[in-house]
Amino acid sequence: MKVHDYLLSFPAQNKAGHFVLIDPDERSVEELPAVSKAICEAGVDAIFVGGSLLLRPDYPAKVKAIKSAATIPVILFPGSLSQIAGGFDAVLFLSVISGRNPDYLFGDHVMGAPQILALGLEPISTGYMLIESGRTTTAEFMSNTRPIPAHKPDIAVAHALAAQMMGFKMLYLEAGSGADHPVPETMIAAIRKFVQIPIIVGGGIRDIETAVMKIRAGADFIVTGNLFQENGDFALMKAFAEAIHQAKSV
Ligand code: 1GP
Repeated sequence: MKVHDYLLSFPAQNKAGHFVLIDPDERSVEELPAVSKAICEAGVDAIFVGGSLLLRPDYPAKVKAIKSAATIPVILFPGSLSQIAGGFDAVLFLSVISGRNPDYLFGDHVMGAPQILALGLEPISTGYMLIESGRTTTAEFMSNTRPIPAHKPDIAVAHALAAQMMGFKMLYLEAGSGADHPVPETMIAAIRKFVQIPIIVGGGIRDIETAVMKIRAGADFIVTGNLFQENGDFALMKAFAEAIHQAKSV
């Protein structure tokens, strides 16, 4: 089954999903098989791999180590062209549609597309929207773009609508890794009224209640990164995944 079809099966069943992000810079090759196995056993629905930078060596070995123990899709969530590599089940083919930096709207895509084809990765075109969340985030700084103001849902709706009309398959509402404030429910709900493509929400989600509120507002998928990287609490990860799976049905 294509990863995109697997992802679409969640909203089709009126169910939300949980993705856990691994930053390869923050983990050693040796520990990754066990981390990957624990994430799968916690009931998480896909592993995202990515970061804004790649400062440490052994990236291909790390991808292999994650894949070796994974029973769920392992999806590349690239911070830059340098992270395109083989071994992933799919790649989020991201355009930073909240910004007006041509490299992140189409330029890097032209450079990356032949590589993605040659590596046999499944691309999932995703409209990536940075939402203002307090302090300057790494994604904002590195993409050299301005985020959409958090208190301007109408601006976000217009971006989301344009993304859907242009044929993007998913939307990713990003407050930024470690954000002070996650994407507000008012904005998620406003976008949900107008778009039917799946909505991923991430950045600064640190507790189950917050994740559930984002889903009730209209999110289909929740991404958590820092939380489990910092506390390594796989029992909490399991509780997160369960609550996310049930959030639409209660
Ligand atoms: C970053 O949305 C992800 O792209 C995860 O953010 O690390 O804050 O959970 P956190």
